Amino acid sequence: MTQLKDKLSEKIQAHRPRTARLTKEFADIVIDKVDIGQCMGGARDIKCLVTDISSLDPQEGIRFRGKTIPETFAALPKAAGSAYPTVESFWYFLLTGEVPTQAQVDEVVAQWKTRQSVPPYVFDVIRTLPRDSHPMAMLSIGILALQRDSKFAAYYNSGKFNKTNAWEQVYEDASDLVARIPVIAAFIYNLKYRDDKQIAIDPKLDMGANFAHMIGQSEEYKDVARMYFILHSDHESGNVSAHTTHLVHSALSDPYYAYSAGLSGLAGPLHGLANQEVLSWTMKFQEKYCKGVEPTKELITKALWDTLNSGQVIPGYGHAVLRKTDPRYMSQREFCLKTPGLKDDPLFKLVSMIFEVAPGVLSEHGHTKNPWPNVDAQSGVIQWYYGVKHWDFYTVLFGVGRALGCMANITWDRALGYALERPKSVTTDMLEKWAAEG
Ligand code: NMX
Ligand code: MLT
Repeated sequence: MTQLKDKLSEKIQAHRPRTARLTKEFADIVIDKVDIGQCMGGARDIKCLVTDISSLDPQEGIRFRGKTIPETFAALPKAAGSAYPTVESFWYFLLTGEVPTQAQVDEVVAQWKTRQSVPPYVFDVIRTLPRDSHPMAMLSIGILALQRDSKFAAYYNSGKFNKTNAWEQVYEDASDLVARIPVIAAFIYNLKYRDDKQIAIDPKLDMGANFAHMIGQSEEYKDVARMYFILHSDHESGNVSAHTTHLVHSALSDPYYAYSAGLSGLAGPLHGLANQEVLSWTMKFQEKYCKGVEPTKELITKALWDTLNSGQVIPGYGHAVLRKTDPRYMSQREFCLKTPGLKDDPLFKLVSMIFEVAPGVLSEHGHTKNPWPNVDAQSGVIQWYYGVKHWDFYTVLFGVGRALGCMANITWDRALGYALERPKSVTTDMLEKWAAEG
């Protein structure tokens, strides 16, 4: 047992009576009602998922284990010589809800090193794909390929499966997966964009720093990676990638099956792919409207209306839950403002100008419930500035971060014995009957 697994076990034992009591004594207490609008409208706002890993307030934004983003960054032990925490310390925090000591962080860093070696067959599988396959397809397939070595699946098939202990094997797979996914992501990056010039793991580096090293990035990018993976980790449980992972794992499919499916959801343009769409939109805007002229608010307004009038969404704006500017957007914006060079970067200035204009245009358009930017409106600018210019890779970066939240969640799902997810469907006839009855 490691200190992290010990602590997690202690937390799980302490939590289980709360779950058992709610299930046994209070199952009949009504907490929500469902109307036809929600039934037809993507189950928006229906309260029927449970998680303690993070919680999303429409006005305030995300809290990880009760802490806002600035509180999280301030509380966690920092990487050596850095203003940002290591991803490993955040993992400890997400799983246990406790801020780790430096010694506890060091142990997780050391643990991940023993887990991060990716079996060669995973790379072989990715290599067989056409080189112009989307990197998200490559990542999802790479994660699925790891299923062969699932400890949870082996345990399930061992004939000794015990529901009470099953979380331990999910934890093992989850820890392997979060340690390995940056290595697979770096492999895909090098395969696609650096003529397959692969860079070996540096065993001295923490996860974020090693990812920067493996894609041939600068010293400064180490903090970008740490910040980026932490910010994208979790957004409570109803978003497409987290919900998919939870749903698939609820059938006792192992963490590799579950997260490969979650990544497929993240690859949608209304979800994680929006970060590449933002860059693509911005570049097309420059090409079409700014030939030889500086971007202006008037040009941006025209381009936004052209997009809306052609029936497309403005990528990076709007949200299913948030009703204010996403604090993940603000956190990345603050990073840009305090980074010399980035602060004056033309692309950052352009994205800032869009931030000044788009909410007004979207409000006037009158469709979206939230005209403010989400996480994806800002993330590509930082990557672009540091030379990660292949924007179809941006969702892969999101997927590396999101693994932390999804894996922490399903470890707890198993620990608390959450049920197979199986909502009830209704027919249009039924809805029409209920509608007629009022
Ligand atoms: N541009 C234009 N129209 C929009 C936008 C937008 N950015 N956001 C919402 N709408 C429209 C939406 O299409 C819908 O139109 P209609 O009534 O014609 O069907 C209407 O506004 C109401 O939608 P909402 O209830 O405000 O939003 P919903 O919860 O359905 O969808 C998103 C949320 C995030 C899918 C939506 O805001 C959107 O498509 N945004 C652009 C894509 C994006 O940035 N996605 C990333 C989300 C964050 N992430 O990383 O996952
Ligand atoms: C996310 O981070 O998953 C997105 O903001 C989408 C969501 O929360 O629905």
